[in-house]
Amino acid sequence: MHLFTKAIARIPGSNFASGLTTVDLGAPHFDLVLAQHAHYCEALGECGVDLTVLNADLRYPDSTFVEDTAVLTSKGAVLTRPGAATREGEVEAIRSVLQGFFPEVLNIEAPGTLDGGDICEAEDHFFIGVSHRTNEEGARQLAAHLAGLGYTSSVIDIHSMNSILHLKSGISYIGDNTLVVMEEMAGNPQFRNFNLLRVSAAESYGANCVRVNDRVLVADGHPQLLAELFQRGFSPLVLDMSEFQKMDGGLSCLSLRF
Ligand code: CIR
Repeated sequence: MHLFTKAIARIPGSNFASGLTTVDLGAPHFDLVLAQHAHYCEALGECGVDLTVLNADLRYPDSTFVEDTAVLTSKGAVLTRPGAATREGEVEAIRSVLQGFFPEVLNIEAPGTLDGGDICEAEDHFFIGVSHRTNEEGARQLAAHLAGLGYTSSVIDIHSMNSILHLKSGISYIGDNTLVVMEEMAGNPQFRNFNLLRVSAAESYGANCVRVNDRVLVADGHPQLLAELFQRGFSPLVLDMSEFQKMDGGLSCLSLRF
């Protein structure tokens, strides 16, 4: 797994609680949102990446979930076209930031839609989730861009899985040929050549974890998953994500890593 040297995050805005959510876990507490976000940023620093922290953008309550606005690879960047109308404008706000890091920034065009949370990179292969946010046209355009950059990709349809918003809510590639998968996805034949770390239904929120250099960021409250990560020789770094979970956000969506 290649090393990340940089990452981008965005401070949550004071209107964070008016973002989109499908879960009924209560309203986030803004002080705690900021504190958890600050810990997340510190954790990325501990993993050795140079973090660009963008100011809160009150035009878009979900804009702290920067991962959805772009797909970044070591060979190039693709700006997305988020599937939720309230999030579309987030992309323009990220464009100039990415242009500072990548010589060329590719785009997903209408009628394609695509959220970065639906894209799971496993070495040189990308799994593209087709979901309620990412449509087939968006997936097709991304696959073409990725092929142009020298990567392979394949589609996983998650429409029928009501328990997850994005593909990466249910699977994460953590290096060493290991995929963390929620039980419901573990039987997918596309995963047959990976070592699978299965996450029980009770811990399924934990399936969204992130390998950053030597560490695996993992959400607090998933003891079986944590034990399994240690047992397999990974080095987990546990973060409290309770307030982001209330808004359907996982660990991965709070940063873009490259
Ligand atoms: C949304 O519904 O778009 C946000 N409230 C949460 C986005 C989470 N993004 C991600 O998991 N990649």
